[in-house]
Amino acid sequence: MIKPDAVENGHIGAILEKINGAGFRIVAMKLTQLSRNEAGQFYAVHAERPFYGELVEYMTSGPIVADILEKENAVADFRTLIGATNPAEAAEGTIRKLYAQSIAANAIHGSDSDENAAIEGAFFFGGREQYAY
Ligand code: 3AN
Repeated sequence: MIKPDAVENGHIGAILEKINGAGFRIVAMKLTQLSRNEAGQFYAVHAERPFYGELVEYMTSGPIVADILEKENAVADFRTLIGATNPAEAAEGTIRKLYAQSIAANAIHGSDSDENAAIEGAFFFGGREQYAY
């Protein structure tokens, strides 16, 4: 998911180019804006964290781009491509180093496991049968 700060700052094209250039195939994509309810659901795992309110506020502040990506070893390779959660700690050349504003407005989200990728893909696009490979 390309987050509101990166969409607002005009980085959709550059980020998608990096994603394609790293060998990921985009199999589904949409521009949309999350409601508070949807953002709360998406980040329910963080509900007890002190930054949860700020996170929901920020994630609903503007449009996002949701993508389903395919690649061998996609979860690990995508996390390498996006860099550390805190852009100040992200490696040179990573998407967060290049485009993120702060630890909260950190440009991009990537699923942290194959299982969560399936859940998060279904959250935005419904079941697998609803998008084309
Ligand atoms: P990642 O997105 O790298 O997997 P998580 O899962 O620990 O990181 O955090 C989810 C999201 O919560 C982050 N992408 C970031 O937007 C936000 N977040 C994490 N830590 C903080 C923090 N200390 N303050 C504000 N927002 C945070």
